[in-house]
Amino acid sequence: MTKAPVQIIMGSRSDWPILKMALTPLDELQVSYEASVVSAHRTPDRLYKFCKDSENNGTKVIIAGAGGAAHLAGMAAAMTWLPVIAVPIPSKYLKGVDSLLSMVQMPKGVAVATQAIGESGAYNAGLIASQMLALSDTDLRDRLIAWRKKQTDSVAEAVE
Ligand code: RP5
Repeated sequence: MTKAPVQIIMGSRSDWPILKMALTPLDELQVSYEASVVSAHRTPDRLYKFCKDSENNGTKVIIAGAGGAAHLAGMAAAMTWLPVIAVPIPSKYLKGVDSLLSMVQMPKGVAVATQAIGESGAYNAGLIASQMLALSDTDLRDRLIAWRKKQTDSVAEAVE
């Protein structure tokens, strides 16, 4: 079955209120996505199947959001050659610094594109995923350029 090019996975349904910020740029740029809960430690078999299926079902980029010892993105990246964008979700006690450090400190040889902690990181994950797809989609590239221009034009120079 053909899947949407952007696959969003999260370690827990509790990550969704933050991670769903990725949908804003994806919707605005008309990029298709699907989201699912895939936990590296609670559902390891689901993660393995997700990664292996992703290589042949139309997936082009994976966004992985998780909190705490956020091994989801690294494990996904280890099991597929597809690009993995990581979103550190704020955690209860360490506020997502733990998530950020575990995602950004991938040992060399397996790459994860780690974003900022929280909503901004989730939003930018949707944006950079769109930019990746725009490399091979000229219509999307045109929409992206127009989207960027609109954002630039919306920033007034005057303070008043
Ligand atoms: C991680 O543990 C999840 O990504 C989530 O951020 C965190 C807490 O999960 P829950 O206890 O809310 O399910 O695996």
